Amino acid sequence: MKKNIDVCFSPALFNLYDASESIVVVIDVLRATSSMCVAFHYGVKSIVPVSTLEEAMLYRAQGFLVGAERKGEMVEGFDLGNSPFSYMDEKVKDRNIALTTTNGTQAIHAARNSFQIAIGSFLNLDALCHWLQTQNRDVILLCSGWKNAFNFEDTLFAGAVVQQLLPYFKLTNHRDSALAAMQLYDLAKGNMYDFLEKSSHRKRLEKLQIEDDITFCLKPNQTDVIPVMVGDAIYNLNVLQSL
Ligand code: 3SL
Repeated sequence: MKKNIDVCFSPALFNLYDASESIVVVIDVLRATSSMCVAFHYGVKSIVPVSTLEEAMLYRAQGFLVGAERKGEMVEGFDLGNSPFSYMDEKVKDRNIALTTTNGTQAIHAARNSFQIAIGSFLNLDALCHWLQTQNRDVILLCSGWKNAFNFEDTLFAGAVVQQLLPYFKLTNHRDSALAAMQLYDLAKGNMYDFLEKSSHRKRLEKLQIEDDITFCLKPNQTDVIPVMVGDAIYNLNVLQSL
């Protein structure tokens, strides 16, 4: 029997969904979950998502690298920010990282009681979809949004996943969100960068002159990593399976 696929537009709506038996894919295209995919592609061992700067810093004493973003910028005193390019570095290989960001790491916390958490971005789109297809589990695509509000870029990714998986899954009684995400993705997919022209996070990141991050994060299929949460940390599933 086909399993369900659904979309949740914001962590604030997540309590409307029963995720106890579902895989929840946390999505923060700009930029937390994209950067996580890059980090694992470059050999990071684990990422512990934490809520506050203080919590992240506590991990330094245990030998972790610490990463933090606030208002789109790397926080002073931390080793890493939230740009995917900052993770394309030998220095992250085999390291554990404690990371806090405005929305992405908070959405991961919101999904804590689900059956399993996976990390999605355009960068690992096909690999993630192939894996979800083999799991025989309901799937909820959780958009991180911006401070609990809807955003376009996470919704577009959710739409891309629904479009790819719909032949193998069925929609639920929350179906309107999945259908809306898919319709938005259909409108945008020819040129997602242009489609996002007036969106709030594109504007926010442009003010910081990091357009390159936006164009990179919108590129599908740059990696086959599937980050999944085990306990308090996120790992690269491909590495876990090879142990
Ligand atoms: O909100 C987040 O988690 C970040 O991805 C936001 S930013 O792109 O780093 O500004």
